Amino acid sequence: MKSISIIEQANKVMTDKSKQDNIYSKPQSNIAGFTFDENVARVFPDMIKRSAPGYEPIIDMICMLTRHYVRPNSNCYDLGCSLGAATLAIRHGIHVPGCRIIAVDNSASMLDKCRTIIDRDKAETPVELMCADIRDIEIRNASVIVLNFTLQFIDPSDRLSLLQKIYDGMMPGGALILSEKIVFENPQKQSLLTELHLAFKKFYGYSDLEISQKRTALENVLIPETVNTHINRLKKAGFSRAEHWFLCLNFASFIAVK
Ligand code: GEK
Repeated sequence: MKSISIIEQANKVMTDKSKQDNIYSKPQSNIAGFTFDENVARVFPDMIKRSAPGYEPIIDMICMLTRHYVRPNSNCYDLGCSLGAATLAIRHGIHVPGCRIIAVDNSASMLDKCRTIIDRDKAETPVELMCADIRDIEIRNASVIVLNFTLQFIDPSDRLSLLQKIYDGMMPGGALILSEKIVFENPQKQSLLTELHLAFKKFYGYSDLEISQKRTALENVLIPETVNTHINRLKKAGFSRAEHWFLCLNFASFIAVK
């Protein structure tokens, strides 16, 4: 699939040791809430691959899903684009004329690096980068919208109105691809999958200290919900079809079609 080279392109820009995530490797007396600042942007490809099980296959599938749902003369949105991995997956999935991609993030550090990565890619579809809060932007004439691990950072009380805005700005037959860290209703399942997510991070080289300090930083910043909460909210927002299509440990992806 084309997006393998997309991950490689991001990696080319970010491969040396200084781009490895060691943000939480030293003990910190006061752990501030997690923000997407310059330090995070610098190591982001390494951080997300070692923290989010299933991230790379989901990026590949965004390319394939875009190919299926994109329509001529429409807009595609990547909301919370970070360094643009999903933006490039969308771009390489587009095979029809007249499309435009709008990639949005409210971290200027992320968007600066995203611009460098997008500029190195030679695909034709224009990409407009916007530094904005995704709750404030206008969405219109969309055939494909991606929220790849972004909704989890939005205040839960704002999530339904954001999804309603996405639904309203989408053409009939358009699709939203929503990926999220999730929690499970069953406490035993939740405990097992939490243990396995911990094992995943250790397998990819994070220490106990790094894992626990990052967990503290993300508390009240990344708020995961259950599969049922997501599906019910997507339906409430208006989507006639909303299904859960991918699960890797406690990381899931959903597709919702208008
Ligand atoms: C990827 N999708 O590589 N408005 C705009 N951007 C926001 C907001 C907001 N209100 N809140 C958070 N962000 C990417 C990965 S990362 C996921 C997405 C993660 C942005 C934030 O600045 C960050 O870049 C992104 O959402 C979340 O496919 O780090 O787990």
